Amino acid sequence: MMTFAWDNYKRYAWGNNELRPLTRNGHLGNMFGGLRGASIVDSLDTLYIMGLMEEYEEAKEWVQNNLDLNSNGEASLFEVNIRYVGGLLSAYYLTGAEIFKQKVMELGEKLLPAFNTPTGIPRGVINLGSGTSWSWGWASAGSSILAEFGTLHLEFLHLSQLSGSPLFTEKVMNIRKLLNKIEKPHGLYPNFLSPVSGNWVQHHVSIGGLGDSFYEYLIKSYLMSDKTDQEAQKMYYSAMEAIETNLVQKSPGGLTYVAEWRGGILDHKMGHLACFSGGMIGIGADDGPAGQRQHYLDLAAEITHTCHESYSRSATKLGPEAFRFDAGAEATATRLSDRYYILRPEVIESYMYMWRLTHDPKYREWGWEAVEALEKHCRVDAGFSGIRDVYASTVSHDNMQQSFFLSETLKYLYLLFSDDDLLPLEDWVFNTEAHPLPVIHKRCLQEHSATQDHGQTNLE
Ligand code: DMJ
Repeated sequence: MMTFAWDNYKRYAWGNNELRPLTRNGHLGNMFGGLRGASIVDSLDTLYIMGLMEEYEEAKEWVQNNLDLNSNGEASLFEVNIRYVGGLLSAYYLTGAEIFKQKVMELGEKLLPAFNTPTGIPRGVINLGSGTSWSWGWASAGSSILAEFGTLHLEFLHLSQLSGSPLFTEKVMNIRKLLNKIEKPHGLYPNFLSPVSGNWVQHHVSIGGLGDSFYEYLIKSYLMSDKTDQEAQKMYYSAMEAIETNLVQKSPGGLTYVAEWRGGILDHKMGHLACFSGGMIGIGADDGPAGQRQHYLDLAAEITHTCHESYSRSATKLGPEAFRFDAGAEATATRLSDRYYILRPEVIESYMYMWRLTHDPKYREWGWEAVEALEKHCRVDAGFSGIRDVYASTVSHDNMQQSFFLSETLKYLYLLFSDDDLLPLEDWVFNTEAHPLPVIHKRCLQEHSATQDHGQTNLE
């Protein structure tokens, strides 16, 4: 599947951000501020892990000769960080090729002006040339989005590790400090925050879109620190407790789900994006309050089961963008506009983590069902495409092979069917785009301070 997706991207869309498999051309879009080759940068580590060395070499060569970081467009800070910074970092850590380090440091520097706000909370959009930044037009009252400014921590810590400069860490620790200090309604973190006043702008809480990877980066910051970052640990488990108290629900049919919260009123819907939380709660099971391990493992398994149900209950065996638990619905989309599937990874991501944690064969069976469904409904002559309605037995394709399909969906599937010693979870943490970053082991930190004592500045 990876070779097929890659070969078609290469043939019809090389250097563009994504492949349009029906029209057989490339798509650039406006998310990455004029940066190109998102599918290449997102694929580097997947190709390498899969042993597709020829393809990896051509990807690396493109980065070396063609990845131009001197663009002057408006980029999503979040998307550039998770795909480009994350992709280059993990390519560097896996292969040791200097070019990736060089590129990622250059790009990291370009993102720093986004933090020049009264609170240090970055705005969502940055011009990579001028450094000017602003908020998304659709975000209420010029606010910044929790899942965007809360999904920088892992990458920025590694930028500091690689450069020896504390600046990157300082920027994200400042975000952490503000979030830790600010009052939280019922212990919950709303999705919109003003970068000017540092106050919440709306009381909408979600573990799906707009909130999701903020929670993911709390527990992963703790794990990536070799379990030394106790502040992240504390924030994660308190957030989980509040989510369980206020958002976690059981449907009449016995399915556990995580609803959304709007100023105290529950919206009984779960987005596909929220399905990453099965895996997240699973990897966080070991380090919560005493006696909670089994509880978290059960919750993780229940949520993953619910997400699998959202797939099983469709004609294509792929899940919708959002499914509901009201008006008689149980894990199905009720609105036409929620019925699409754009090759997203989150459900498969949870299968992979739950497989690693439990070795229950059902997770591989569910993963295989997804493979068959992707092959049947999303494979077209020139690549893979999203579909517009998972409930229609004759599918209509959306003509887009998303870069996260190569970086996440296919990587998580590959890991699901690989041995546990391929990227062991004790040593690697996946960023939210599935780019593996190494755990910064305590012994490494000790060596680091020892080398610093001898006048050296970085870890190599
Ligand atoms: C990816 O870019 C990342 O997983 C992000 O956290 C959420 N959206 C897509 C995949 O669905």
